[in-house]
Amino acid sequence: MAFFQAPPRLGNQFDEDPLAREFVQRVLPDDVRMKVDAEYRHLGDLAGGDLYEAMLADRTNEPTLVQWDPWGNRIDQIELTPLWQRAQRLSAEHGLVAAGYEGSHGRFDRVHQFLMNYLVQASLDIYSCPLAMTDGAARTLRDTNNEAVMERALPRLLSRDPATMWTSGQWMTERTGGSDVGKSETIAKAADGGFHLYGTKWFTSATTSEMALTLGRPEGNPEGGRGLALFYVETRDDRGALNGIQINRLKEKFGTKKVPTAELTLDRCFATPVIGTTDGIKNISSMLNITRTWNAVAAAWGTRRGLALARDYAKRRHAFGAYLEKKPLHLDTLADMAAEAEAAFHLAFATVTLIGQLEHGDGTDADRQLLRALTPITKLTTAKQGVAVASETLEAFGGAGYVEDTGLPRLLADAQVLPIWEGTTNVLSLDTLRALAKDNSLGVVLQAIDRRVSNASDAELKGAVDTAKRSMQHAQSWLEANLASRDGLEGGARRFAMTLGRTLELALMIEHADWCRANKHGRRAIAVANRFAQRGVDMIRDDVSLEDTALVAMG
Ligand code: MFK
Repeated sequence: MAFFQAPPRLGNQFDEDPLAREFVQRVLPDDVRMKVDAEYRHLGDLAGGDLYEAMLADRTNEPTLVQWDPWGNRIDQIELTPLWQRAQRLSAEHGLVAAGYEGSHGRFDRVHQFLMNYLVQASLDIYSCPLAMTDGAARTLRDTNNEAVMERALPRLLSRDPATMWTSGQWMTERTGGSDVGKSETIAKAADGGFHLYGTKWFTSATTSEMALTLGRPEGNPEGGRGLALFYVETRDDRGALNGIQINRLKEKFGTKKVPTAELTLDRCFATPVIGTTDGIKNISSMLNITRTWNAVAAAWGTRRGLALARDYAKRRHAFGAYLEKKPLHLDTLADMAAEAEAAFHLAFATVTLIGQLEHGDGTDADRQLLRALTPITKLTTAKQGVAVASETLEAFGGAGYVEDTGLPRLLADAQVLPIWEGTTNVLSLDTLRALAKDNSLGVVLQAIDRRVSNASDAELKGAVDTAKRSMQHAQSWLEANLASRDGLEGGARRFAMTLGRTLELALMIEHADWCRANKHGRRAIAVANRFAQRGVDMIRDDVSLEDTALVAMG
């Protein structure tokens, strides 16, 4: 009989995730855990079954833009894919944004919210994009004193009713660039008790949102980021007509194909200032910090999904006389993937935990400084892990991993956005340096590492603890040695930030593994931490010649 390969299958994505279950046990108090456990199991079931099937079935659908109605009226209407429409309802019903704000679990609200997203989003075709921006907008508005905008938007952004829930866009990027936002060209002219915006927004994700936060330069303001202001925009009026917005076209992207990313022209778009009429970049940064955290959790769920598929396939694929799960080299590769995936999970959820803690008034100035530095470090470190693990996932399937209708290539195409949107690796490396310099907070980051590794008591973790300590010392000595050299600091910023990220990950894995051993969860987490330590956490190079770098880089 001819051979046909069985495809990979997924089971309950909560039950089959030992790390998620251990984390829930370790971090959530008993009373919280009792309340949320059934919902995690339900979402894990949907993600591994119904929604995963729906995502595969929906694979070739993409959003479409209809610019004109049959009678010649410009309508610029975007039709979403079927799974996105389902995701809209599911997100409201489960409170995938709202749960972070409701206070039901106090300082664990954020952990709960992001655990739900971690469990389900890998089967929702990047619907996480509008949710991330919605969360970022809600947090930004909540922190303002702008009662009118808050009263109008917050109940909608945080609604659990699919009929009333809004999502928000985050319109920052212009043709002048996505990184150097201070060069934005959109002009804001005072009018009608607010402003009219005129300009082009070059990448606007999820353009179907009911509102957006965006930047514009009030007439007469100076150049640069300080001269921009943060504006609140409702995209359509009560009759459904666009608010001085034209959707020129949808972007043709490498991945995230279900996300309707558009180029917009703003022409008399009515907008309300959110916080004064200057300092737009500073004022939108709380939105960025939330979306960057979503990005990190997305790396965690993306790597977890790749691993789940590759693990299942290793039980179904027979070659060279055995199933792949019996092949030492294949296992070695899967183990490396698992180590990176678990590291990303720990760092992402450490940031989430700290956000929740601070939002509930349970934090010190040092915690605030830690979060400011942790956010770019977490985003840049996990995003690279997301791409690396996705690439290995495709390879674990051989040729099938390169064939679109298996659904596998999309894992890589979607992961590739993680180090790009919300700040590239280099932009965030420089942001890390700025954050550390502003608060002089390297010590706070190093303490966060040291506290975790110094408390570890299991003898099997000693090698990993030593690796983390050496790496910390190297990061500190490199920074001290380069403080006087602006170019030296900039040139080494990525290796430095990545070293802090990976060392933090190792410390968190050590803490988790130590707890697992002490609480009768076996030695799985110890083996994962040791594997990660062996993969290397210190990326810093000393004595890098700037001249040689330029010679090598540019030929
Ligand atoms: C699943 C995940 C889904 C995610 C969905 C996302 C979809 C949306 C897609 C997008 O919108 S992608 C576009 C995202 N764009 C970016 O991330 C911008 C990347 N560029 C940067 O982050 C640059 O570093 C930056 C624009 C901020 C540089 O601009 P400036 O004018 O040189 O800013 P500067 O001088 O560093 O900072 C200005 C002020 O803001 C300073 O405050 P002070 O004036 O008080 O000193 C900074 O401290 C503050 N600031 C900047 N970044 C901050 C921040 N404060 C807190 N946190 C931050 N991250």
